[in-house]
Amino acid sequence: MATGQLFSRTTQALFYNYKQLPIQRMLDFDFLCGRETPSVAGIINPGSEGFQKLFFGQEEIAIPVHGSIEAACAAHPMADVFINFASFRSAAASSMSALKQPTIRVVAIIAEGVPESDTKHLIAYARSNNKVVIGPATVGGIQAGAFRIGDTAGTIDNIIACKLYRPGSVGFVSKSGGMSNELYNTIARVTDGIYEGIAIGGDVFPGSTLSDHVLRFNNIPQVKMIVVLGELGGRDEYSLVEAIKQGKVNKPVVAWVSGTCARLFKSEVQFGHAGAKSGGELESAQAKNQALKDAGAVVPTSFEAFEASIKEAFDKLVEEGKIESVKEFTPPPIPEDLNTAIKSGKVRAPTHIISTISDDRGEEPCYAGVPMSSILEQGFGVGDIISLLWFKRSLPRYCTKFIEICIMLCADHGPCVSGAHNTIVTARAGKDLVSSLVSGLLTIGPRFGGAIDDAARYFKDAYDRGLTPYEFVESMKKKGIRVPGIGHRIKRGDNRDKRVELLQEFARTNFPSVKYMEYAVQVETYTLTKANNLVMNVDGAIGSLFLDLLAGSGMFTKPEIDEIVEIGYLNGLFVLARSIGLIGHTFDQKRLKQPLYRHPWEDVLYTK
Ligand code: Q5B
Repeated sequence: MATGQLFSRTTQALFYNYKQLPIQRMLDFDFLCGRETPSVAGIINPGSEGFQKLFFGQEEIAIPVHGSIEAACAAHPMADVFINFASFRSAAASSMSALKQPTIRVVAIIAEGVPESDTKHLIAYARSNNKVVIGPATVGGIQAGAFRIGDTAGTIDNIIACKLYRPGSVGFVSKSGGMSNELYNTIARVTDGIYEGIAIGGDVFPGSTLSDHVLRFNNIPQVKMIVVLGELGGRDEYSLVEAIKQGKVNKPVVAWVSGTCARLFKSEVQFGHAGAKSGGELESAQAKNQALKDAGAVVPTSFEAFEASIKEAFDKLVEEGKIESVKEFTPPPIPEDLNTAIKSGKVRAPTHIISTISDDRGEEPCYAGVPMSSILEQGFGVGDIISLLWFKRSLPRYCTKFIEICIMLCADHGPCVSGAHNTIVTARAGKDLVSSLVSGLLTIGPRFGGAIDDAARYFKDAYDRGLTPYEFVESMKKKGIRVPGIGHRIKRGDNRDKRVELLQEFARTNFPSVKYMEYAVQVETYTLTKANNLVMNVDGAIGSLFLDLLAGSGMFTKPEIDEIVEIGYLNGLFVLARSIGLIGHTFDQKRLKQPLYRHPWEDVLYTK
């Protein structure tokens, strides 16, 4: 790795594997630094394309999403950093693809656990093609005031506290990402801050080494001193020792190798990183610290003394007049996300939806406050679920049984009725289940199946006002309105609708009162004197009986009954029930592989 600067204020990256938070953190850092362009040019999310909305300051921006690395590189030829958030399983393959792209110069691999043999291939390819790999097992790196990889340096508050929004004079490299955060703080306290910080990652074979970055920092004029935090295990620090000894590093180096405590353990110790294990004497923190010291690096006596050593080295540079004063500025505040602000109680926001019937936020979903487990334990049926979700209360068993009977009796009425016909024609036109279902449901209305609410409204009004059946029917006739719930295309006075009889029978046996139903029967008796097809139909039976259920169950107040009738709950029973049949008709047609339906010419009257 011979180059100096890896990043600048105009560097743009391609981000592999969509992860909203680290990308947003990069963009927040950009905004904090006053970058004009977002540091993420594109996102690669294998198999999907489009745009992802993210914030750049207060503005929302749309970042292009590409399905492949090749497509992303072709679309963003200026983006030369590849930030790889792939899992350890696919990190190596995607990193190699990225390294093979002529536009990509730097690849940062975040995943831990990438097989060492794969990493070695990546290292070999990167070195022979003059490219840089940071990681694997790294948080990444940061060039203060210019470019941040993913989550490097943590929260915005920490970045501000560490003055990473503007460049200082210190080049910093460590193995550990977590400890780099610690050192960003330390360095900010005792120097003018970080110029660039890199965490090379804790693997045995890092894509780039401590000395690679130290040598690079040595070539960057703005870097005046270098801080190195190594760790026990491996021999990486010795290449730095050699570089210093050979005079390849002419800037002050303050270094510490952590892990001196390993000697306190009787057996070999493995610390958090794959590479951080106490091996032979040469790999011990003590030996490496000593070698660095002997080579000419400033090495403190302990980690606690590290800060003082960094300060001392920096103060010396200041005394020598080698440090130019940093241009301080106050970074703009990053607008807080609404969710975060709400959680912390700083703001309140109006909700856009109000819901009172169900709640899925707890351990188990609840219907009208009743948890799923309790619904099962109590042996609830569909009628109970309807009573909870539609009426927001548990109705007595005879009521829920009545609801279930309505659903069972109205589930289907053969292929010739309006709804089934539409569904059959739609299914035969090759449409899907939902299309076939809704085309049938859309026929439900004042003539077909959707007269239950109106039946309830008119019967209630007439009964409550004390109209005789004669007065009621004749007043409807005067208004030119057909009595809802009365009349059928095939049922007659001498061929009653069995469903109506069954419903009435159940109600007479189980309901405390059937006054509305009896009134509807009287209406039917009168309409039958007019025409034999003016029987009470299933809509009329359900409409009148539901009035009895509402009034007689003692579960509803009068205003509640008025509201239910006014809003019109009851057609819902037919819609729900008939959906069962319409779905059945759809499957039936598909199963029978029926061809496109065409209505026969002979069945149409062509006339002028
Ligand atoms: N007349 C149902 O009519 C139908 C009258 C009436 C006063 C009435 C008609 C109607 C009200 C709406 C209603 C639900 C359109 C029906 C259902 C589900 C289903 C369906 C299935 C299933 C039938 C002949 C003469 C005319 C009319 C007069 C008719 N109805 N007068 N009040 N209600 N009912 N819908 O046979 O003097 O000759 O001009 O609109 O309750 O949808 O199985 O098919 O489960 O799927 O076409 O059961 O009754 O009779 O229109 O030729 O009228 O009777 O004014 O008098 P029709 P029309 P006039 S259950």
